[in-house]
Amino acid sequence: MAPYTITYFPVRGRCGATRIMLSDQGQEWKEIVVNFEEWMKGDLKKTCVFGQLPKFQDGDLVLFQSNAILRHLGRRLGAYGKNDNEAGLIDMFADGVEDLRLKYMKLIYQEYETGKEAYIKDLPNHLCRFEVVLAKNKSGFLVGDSVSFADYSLFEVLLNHQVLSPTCLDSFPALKSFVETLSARPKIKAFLDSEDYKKLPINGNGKQ
Ligand code: 6SG
Repeated sequence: MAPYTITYFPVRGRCGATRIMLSDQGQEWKEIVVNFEEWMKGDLKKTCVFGQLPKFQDGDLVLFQSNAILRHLGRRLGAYGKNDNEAGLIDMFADGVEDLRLKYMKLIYQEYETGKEAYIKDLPNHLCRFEVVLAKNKSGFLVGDSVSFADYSLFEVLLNHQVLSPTCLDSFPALKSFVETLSARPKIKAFLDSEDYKKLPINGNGKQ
């Protein structure tokens, strides 16, 4: 029986990276899908620490906040660096990815029609930060020589950006190769090819 349960809306959204991480790490998990009508009743919301989803259960442990979930899995599954210094760098990059994710979500949920062009124009200024890091670290990962939760988070945000702007990685060879390499990892490939993944929209408002 899978120890993990994800409770979330029928979107990839803030669970995209968690699901990719669990898949790549060979884990099984249960999904509890909460639709709009159900959520609007308010009963579940009242039980959520911050009034929001995702909710993640690992046995008796109940977590909210998508990045806390990723960090927990990083510790649990050995994807949080091999020492404290690596963990510090992984945190730094995960927070950098979160900054980009927040900008992306602001575009998607608040200013898609008016802001998309300017967002895509400015995007290289954010992507170049990660390009520099990946070009330097020959392992192909953000930190050290093995995959961390920050890699899954970056990977997922880059997949979303390739949908927003299919050519956005063209001038970033290290990012392009990072996406290709992670996409080709057998368990990630199987997950990305699955109906479970493909059937879910990226975002809750249908914009992408
Ligand atoms: C929305 O923001 O999916 N949680 C969201 N929205 C519902 O009542 N910092 C934390 C974290 O990292 C942010 C959590 C996040 O975990 S995610 C949430 O709980 C609320 O606040 C984006 C997403 N949206 C899907 C959705 C929201 C509005 C329309 C579609 C679900 C269906 C209808 C209402 C809620 Fe819906």
